[in-house]
Amino acid sequence: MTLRFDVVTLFPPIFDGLTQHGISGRAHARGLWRLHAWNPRDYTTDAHRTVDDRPYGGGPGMVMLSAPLTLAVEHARAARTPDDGAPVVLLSPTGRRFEQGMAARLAQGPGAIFVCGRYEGVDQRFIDACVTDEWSLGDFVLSGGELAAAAMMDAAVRLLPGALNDELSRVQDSFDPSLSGLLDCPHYTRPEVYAGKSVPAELLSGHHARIARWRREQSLRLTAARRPDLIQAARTAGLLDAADETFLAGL
Ligand code: 4HQ
Repeated sequence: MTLRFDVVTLFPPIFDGLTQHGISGRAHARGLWRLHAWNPRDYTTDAHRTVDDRPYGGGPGMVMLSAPLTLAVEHARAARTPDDGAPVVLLSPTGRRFEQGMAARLAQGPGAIFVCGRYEGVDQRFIDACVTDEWSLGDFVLSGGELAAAAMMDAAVRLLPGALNDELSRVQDSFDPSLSGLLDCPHYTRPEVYAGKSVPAELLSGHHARIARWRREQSLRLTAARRPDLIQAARTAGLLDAADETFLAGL
């Protein structure tokens, strides 16, 4: 089954990078997912094709009109499999913070209709009537929802079976840093010495168990230093064993 994303956006070309380049581009070429853009400007009826207006109550900036957004979402919905349960997701800094579990569920479900606001935002009556979920990429302010939606779709698409070349590495979950609950370990490639710095001896040892232990400990060390919240979460999720705890206790 092909994952389908519909995106309501004033700037459809922003998504060309996602569909044309890299892992997501190759997955798109393989037919693993599709993206359809719907421009609210195409659903205006006035001569100037107006998509925004001044905020009631005054203040800076402009607010996106309800009617063109509603029509765009309705056309997107009508083009999808009826009642497929796809959420209508508004990108907003006030939304639920996007994380890996949401990407995984997105990849396994019917997809989504993403609504990308510009300017100061969108009329609240459109949100109340049409939007089922609000998601945030993080605590920073973007110029529009497009780059947030693109990041979320990228995170989902790379999880689709067949999207990655190195599928053998996924057979064993413990090889996949995204499933360990820890930050990834450092990586090295040739040359063996660069700028006077050698690759860590463990990685040159040829001993698979020693290499795996070194990587695990680097992940634990980095996660404890930078994201102690993830150590506690991994512990609660049962992802740390006795050897991990012994190593952490010695840091
Ligand atoms: N936006 N995560 C769109 C964001 C944002 C975020 C600000 C959303 C501008 C118009 N979206 N409005 N952070 O900063 O998703």
